[in-house]
Amino acid sequence: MLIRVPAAFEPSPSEITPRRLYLNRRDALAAFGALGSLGATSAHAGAKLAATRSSVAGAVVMDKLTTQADATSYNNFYEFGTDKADPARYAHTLKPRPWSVVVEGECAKPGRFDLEALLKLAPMEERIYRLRCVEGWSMVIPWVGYSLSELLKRAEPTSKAKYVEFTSLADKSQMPGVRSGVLDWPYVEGLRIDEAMHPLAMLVYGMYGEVLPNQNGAPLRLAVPWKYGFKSAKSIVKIRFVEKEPVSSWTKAAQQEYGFYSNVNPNVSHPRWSQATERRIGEESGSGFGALLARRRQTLMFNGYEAQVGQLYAGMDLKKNY
Ligand SMILES: Nc1nc2c(c(=O)[nH]1)N[C@H]1C(S)=C(S)[C@@H](COP(=O)(O)O)O[C@H]1N2
Ligand SMILES: [Mo]
Repeated sequence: MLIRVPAAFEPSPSEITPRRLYLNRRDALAAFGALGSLGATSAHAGAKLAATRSSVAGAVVMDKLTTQADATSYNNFYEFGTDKADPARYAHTLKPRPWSVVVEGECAKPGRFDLEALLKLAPMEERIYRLRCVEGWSMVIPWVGYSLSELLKRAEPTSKAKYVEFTSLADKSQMPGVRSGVLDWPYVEGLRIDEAMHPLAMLVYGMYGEVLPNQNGAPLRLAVPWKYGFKSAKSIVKIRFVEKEPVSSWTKAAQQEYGFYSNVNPNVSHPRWSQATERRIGEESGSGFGALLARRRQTLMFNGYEAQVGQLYAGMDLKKNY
């Protein structure tokens, strides 16, 4: 099938990491490469995962990185509990290897992909993306992985594949939160096929140059940077091409609050709060007067990726299609 993907992206100048920092970072990443791709076969969290700089223009932001400590200790992963500290505390029981992902549904070549094969499917890239949670906070994370389209295209989706559904692991023996009824398990999310095939949509295996920690969705998760964080499903075990719009776990839980699209949009409020501004994790630190002055940032249309993805929604009413 023919899938239209924009040929080239022009990142706005403010989005481009200054060349000097960029090169330093690239050198650091190249050093991982020189050590050999330890991460590709290593079973332990924290192992290095070799990557080269992103070739996807617009995928690099110059915002200061969230610290690795913050990004790995303040998490949403309800399979391990609803408190932000729960995933870091309890996700050690998740067994990210061995692991495989089933790709099925409306495609010519369904199959099961072992993690080892997935790690070698396409060159690993580092991409610095903003992550904006629907709750009103955000982070800036250097992910390691490659475009989701690299995997999807190998399955050869048919013309009936209008959407892609992602299913996370739901194993009570590894995930204590799955015993609770806080969500309808397994965690399910979905994208329209053109969103899923967009080069910015990323299949992620690592962060900060290391293999993904369990609490961040090991061994593989999505990063869809122009959408609220919950669209980026963690610890994925199944990818299914479907004709009808998938019903995500969050839409099931509260349809008026979490729509299918869930594109970051400062002009469309959540029913219970505005989405116009956000708190960047790490910027609110300080006590007393400093904390009072902690600034909130303006939330950007499509989380700052409008130039890259805006055309996916041309002509759509974004208030209706929230
Ligand atoms: N399976 C699963 N995926 C999930 C979630 C979850 O609870 N379960 N939480 C989502 C939400 S709300 C956010 S903001 C991001 C958080 O990713 P991070 O913890 O790596 O920052 O993961 C998303 N993916
Ligand atoms: Mo979120």
